Amino acid sequence: MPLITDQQIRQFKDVGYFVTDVMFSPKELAELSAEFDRVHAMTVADAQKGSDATALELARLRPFIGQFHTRSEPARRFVKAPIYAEACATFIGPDADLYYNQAVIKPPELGRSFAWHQDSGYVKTTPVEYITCWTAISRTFVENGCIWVIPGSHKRGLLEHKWDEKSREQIPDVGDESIAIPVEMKAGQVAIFSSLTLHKSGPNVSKEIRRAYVPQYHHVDVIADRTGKPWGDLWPVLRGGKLVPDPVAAEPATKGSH
Ligand SMILES: O=C(O)CCC(=O)C(=O)O
Repeated sequence: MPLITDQQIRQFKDVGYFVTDVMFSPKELAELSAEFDRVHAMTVADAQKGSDATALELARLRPFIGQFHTRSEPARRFVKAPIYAEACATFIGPDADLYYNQAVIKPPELGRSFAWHQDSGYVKTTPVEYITCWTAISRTFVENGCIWVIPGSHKRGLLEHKWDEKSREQIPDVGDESIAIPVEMKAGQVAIFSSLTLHKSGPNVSKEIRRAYVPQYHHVDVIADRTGKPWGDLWPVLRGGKLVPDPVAAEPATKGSH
């Protein structure tokens, strides 16, 4: 029985995203949550050792912990979960790699917003489009900083993202924001969207932590346009439609970011 329905595939093509049923058990979610807290504490401790006040502030208030599969054994298992494998096979093809993966935490009453963007807007690649599997590890709702999407925005193609000094974020011309939809999710649901779909997340003004695991999958041999070289986590996930087993000594081939 497929995990992704025909109706969801149509929704992905028409509006640029859809949300799955709950795909992970409470035990799996609890295990990954504990990993988020462990690695987050380490990131804050590392930032405290340095003298970069901005890095410390970001580590505390808006942690985006990249290449999470290299920092956590449970995360390394998570990236090859059946829902992600099926999303790769459906939207990318029989051969797909992990492109980037991060733990994104919004601490209660402190977690900051993240501005409108397309994931493809940061690093231009060939091919351009890939998929983001934004996974609610805790439940997510407007007050704890859930994501918002602009339906149909993936059809606008890649938009130019310009650095905004005030927010210190790269921001595109968003257009009509009034049609934006908050994507509230139960823990264990996955929002699967195109890397061209405009999305943002709000601040956490609630007393509840918001944890999201955000793996992204791309075509094999994706090239960064700037360098003409392979880019991303380059962590093989599917070959010939089958899951690739992890190497015994697991190390990613190169470092990158989306
Ligand atoms: O989880 C969030 O708050 C936003 C994450 C996001 O949009 C991204 O990493 O591209």
